[in-house]
Amino acid sequence: MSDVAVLGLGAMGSALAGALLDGGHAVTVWNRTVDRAAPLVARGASAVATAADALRAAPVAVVCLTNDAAVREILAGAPGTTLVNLTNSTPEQDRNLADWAAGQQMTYLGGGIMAVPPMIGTPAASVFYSGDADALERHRGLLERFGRVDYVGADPGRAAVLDLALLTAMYGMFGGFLHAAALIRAGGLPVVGVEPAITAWLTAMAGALPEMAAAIDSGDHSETTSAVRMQALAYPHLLEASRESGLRTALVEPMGDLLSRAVAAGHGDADLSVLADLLRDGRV
Ligand code: FVH
Repeated sequence: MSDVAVLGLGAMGSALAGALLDGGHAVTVWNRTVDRAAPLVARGASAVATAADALRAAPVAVVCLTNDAAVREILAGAPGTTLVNLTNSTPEQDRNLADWAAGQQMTYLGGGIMAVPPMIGTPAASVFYSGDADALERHRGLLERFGRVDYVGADPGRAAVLDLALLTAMYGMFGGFLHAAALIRAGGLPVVGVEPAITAWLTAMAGALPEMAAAIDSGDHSETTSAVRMQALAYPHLLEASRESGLRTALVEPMGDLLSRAVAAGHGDADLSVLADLLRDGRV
């Protein structure tokens, strides 16, 4: 028996299996495309022919595939095994999989990896886990090979909530940067020259997040130096400038729309944080 099995040897699964091998663990690996196991086998992993074999090869199996549909295709019952699903999933997909695992006498941990493959096994990596707390403690030593272990609760979908929330924030930042870069290029400037100013500005604005978070939790959005009304009046300029430059505005229109709706709904004097409340229940 191996210490751990890894199913799915894409960019991330290979990094996870590599970190386990670096940690001196006996690792069984499986991948649909067989060739992808070769570099790990060369480093000491044992490859098996089927996903079912891998799930039964160790007390804990780490699954990291493209999506939930792929996971569903390969899963087989393996009573006694802890299934650690690090595939990007929705909370409901994780809860359903946890129910399936319980029906197979398996324990389940949902996970959300907050790292790109080169970060795995470094102090910069962390992984949210939720689900069976005893299983997490039993396998903590192995899971710590990937990065910091952040256990966030018994609900198997909780890790996915946090994973997807952090990804949402990331895509907001990248979307804003990409539109800004297109605007800069359209203005005849190299993006490389302006990037340090963008990074400095984003870093300064990130300083507002703790106060915004507190306002969102309390529902009190009255404290502000940059009210929604002011922002709703300024925002169309960036849309207009983009259109003048022939740019698509798909990445930046939704925020302008929400600001206008917030003003129309009587929230002009509030802080920008009010928009999080307004997104809930389709209130604007
Ligand atoms: N790479 C990243 O930056 C991010 C970081 C955060 C976490 N994500 C999530 O991790 C999951 C895997 O991502 P990946 O980067 O390893 O993705 P790929 O390199 O494209 O590898 C995909 C693996 O999934 C296998 N696979 C896909 N469909 C099936 C299927 N129907 N049956 C069996 N296996 C399947 C694929 O196998 P193959 O194509 O080599 O045969 C790869 O092993 C993902 O959820 C990210 O969102 C990564």
